[in-house]
Amino acid sequence: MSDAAILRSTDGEVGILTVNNPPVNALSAAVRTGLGDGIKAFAGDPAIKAIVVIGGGRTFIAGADIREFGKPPSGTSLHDVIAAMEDCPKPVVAALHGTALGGGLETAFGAHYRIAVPQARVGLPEVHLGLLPGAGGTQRLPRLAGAEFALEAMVSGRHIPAKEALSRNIVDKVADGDLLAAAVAYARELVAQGAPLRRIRDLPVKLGSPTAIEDFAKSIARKARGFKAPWNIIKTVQAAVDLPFDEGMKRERELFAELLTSSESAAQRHYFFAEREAAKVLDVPADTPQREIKAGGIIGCGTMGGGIAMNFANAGIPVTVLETSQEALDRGMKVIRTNYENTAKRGGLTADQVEQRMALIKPTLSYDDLKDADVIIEAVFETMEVKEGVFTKLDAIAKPGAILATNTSGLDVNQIANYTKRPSDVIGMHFFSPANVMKLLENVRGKATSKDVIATVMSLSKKIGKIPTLVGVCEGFVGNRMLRQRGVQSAYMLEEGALPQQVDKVIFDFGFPMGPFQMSDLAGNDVGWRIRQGKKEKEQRNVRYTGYVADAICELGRFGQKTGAGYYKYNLPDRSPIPDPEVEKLIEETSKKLGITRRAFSDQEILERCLYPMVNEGAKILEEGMAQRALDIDVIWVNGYGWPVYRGGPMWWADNVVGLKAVHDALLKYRDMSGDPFWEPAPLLKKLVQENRKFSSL
Ligand code: TC6
Repeated sequence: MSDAAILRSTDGEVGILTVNNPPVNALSAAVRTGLGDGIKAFAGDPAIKAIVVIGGGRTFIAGADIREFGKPPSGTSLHDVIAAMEDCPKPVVAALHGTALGGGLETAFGAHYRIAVPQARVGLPEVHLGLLPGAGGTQRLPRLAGAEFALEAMVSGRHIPAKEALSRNIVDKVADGDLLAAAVAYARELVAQGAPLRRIRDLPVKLGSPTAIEDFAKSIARKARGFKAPWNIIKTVQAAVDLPFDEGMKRERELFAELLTSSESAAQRHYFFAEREAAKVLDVPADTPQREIKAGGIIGCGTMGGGIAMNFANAGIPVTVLETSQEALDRGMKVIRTNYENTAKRGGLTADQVEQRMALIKPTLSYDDLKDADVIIEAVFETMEVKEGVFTKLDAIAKPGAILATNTSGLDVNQIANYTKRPSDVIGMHFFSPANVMKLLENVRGKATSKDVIATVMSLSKKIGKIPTLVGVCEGFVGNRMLRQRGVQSAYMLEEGALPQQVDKVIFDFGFPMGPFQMSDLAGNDVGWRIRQGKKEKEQRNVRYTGYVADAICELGRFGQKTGAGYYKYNLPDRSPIPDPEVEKLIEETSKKLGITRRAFSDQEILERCLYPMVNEGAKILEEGMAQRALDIDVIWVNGYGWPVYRGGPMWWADNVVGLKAVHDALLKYRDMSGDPFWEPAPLLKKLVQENRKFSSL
């Protein structure tokens, strides 16, 4: 036995190195050093004829230890480990199960042969961390599988199933049964055959079409906008095609180093851990007993309810969907079927799978059919009266211990809970539309919600394919509450001199998929208009009204894309927004009516006025305990609102890119310019600035 991170053993003349670094066998310094030493020891041992490298526990090696990035290097380098394997005078076989990812697959590329179990998946997912495979992966994958395949695999970062890996020469053999036994047998077979010590570095690079790399770059232009890593990956593959192996490796190292020190990669690495942390609840220990969820119920089969039902069916959980009329039920079920059939047309599901999923969704008109459900999610019209009716009925029919969830996006979950005699079983599950596509789930903890309900819902969320966060009860919860701040300032800026296209361009260039006015046109301007009419916001004292331009737009029937016009005009069905002089005129007239002299806006001012109030609101949210940590807010904004992941999320961005003092000082500047108390920095922000601390230190 050597270092505990690598266990050394033998099976006759085969030396075995087992990686022992749970949970995912990440390549820590101890793992690298142990592997390098183990290879050298077996290489020098005359009793050993071949070597097998295998992962202990649930997986092969899931990659470099991401927590070590940015720290001073220690131990044997991964490059040296891979070189030691490749140059070993005895056959080295990598045996893959679970996932062989990133540096893990690159380690396997150092072996002369690779064997995998059928369930194994391999991949180079560094792109998701804003990096590229930096231990020879960019030079070796094109040699094994061709440049085109390597580009696609490394830029998507996808997990490649064993069978596909076999067809692409990434693995040499797929074997059922006990992996170690199969790998040892394979090693013996190679020795017996006198098989060559096949080094991937010696293989030529296969390139199909001479314009393949250029064509690929063009094809990802839109999706990879703002990211650095995909473009550097393309350069490494170009190097693999153009240069000898060692020079290609040099180029890989330079391009990797460039990414490692980039703010984009720091942001994406933050996000990797943030997403995993967000699933954990600080006062609900991981071992909290959970309720069993064998069947679900959904109230409402509209866009939301139908989408939520699909999540359950996709996870194999039977679900009953309730509507108030047969017609609404039929319509909802038809939409679900069409969604599945469209996925099947794109190759995402087989016809049988469509039927299996449909069979899991049972339509009903009767509340009685929900009495066996372990969790019931309400997705009905957003008024308290309607919610009251639904929860009173649920309280009467749901079995004891059933979790009662509301999908409200803004109503008071505590009040809803009080319509039942079991408020501790009530929780909010705020899905985002379309619920079958959007990953974010804001689970809303009421005052009375019990810990086992929270634990169950957080884990159910993952089971149904969502990225869960936990928030508290407040208006708009976390995401919409912050979005509102951006909305307020974008509306004011129109009155003061900016135009929709100018504001939208700044937000788009920052990395969002679209700006606030395009978003409003897409969602329908009439939604907010009706709410404003209901609220009589105009009559409220001390609050500057935000809807002058928006109301004027709606009064012309310009409800957005669906009416062919909103803040922009649209040439349907193309849907690209076209700035409209009529809107410009309307905005100018509004300014005049309000007695505002229009002025020019710089892009920087637009950015600050849109985003800094969000950060300030985030500080208030943290202070009130409505989000557990700053990272939860980041996860909400990246997944629910299109915040570019390469900017980490609003709180990470404020902490690490802008700096809290700069945000704070800008808020004061705008407060003094406008005299509007809106801009007052949150007490928590003031305190952190005084103490020279970050949100992440809380
Ligand atoms: C690379 O290799 C570059 C090389 C260049 C060298 C020059 N490091 O996701 P889970 C933790 S870049 C450290 O919940 P799953 C994770 O935080 C790397 N920690 O499990 C969590 O910790 P917690 C390329 C890691 O079964 C725990 O392990 N590789 C790492 O749902 C369990 O993780 C990748 O990008 C890591 N590399 O999924 C792969 N990986 O319990 C990244 C995981 O304290 N990893 N942890 O919260 C994954 O995609 C997934 O973790 C998985 C397992 C598919 C391996």
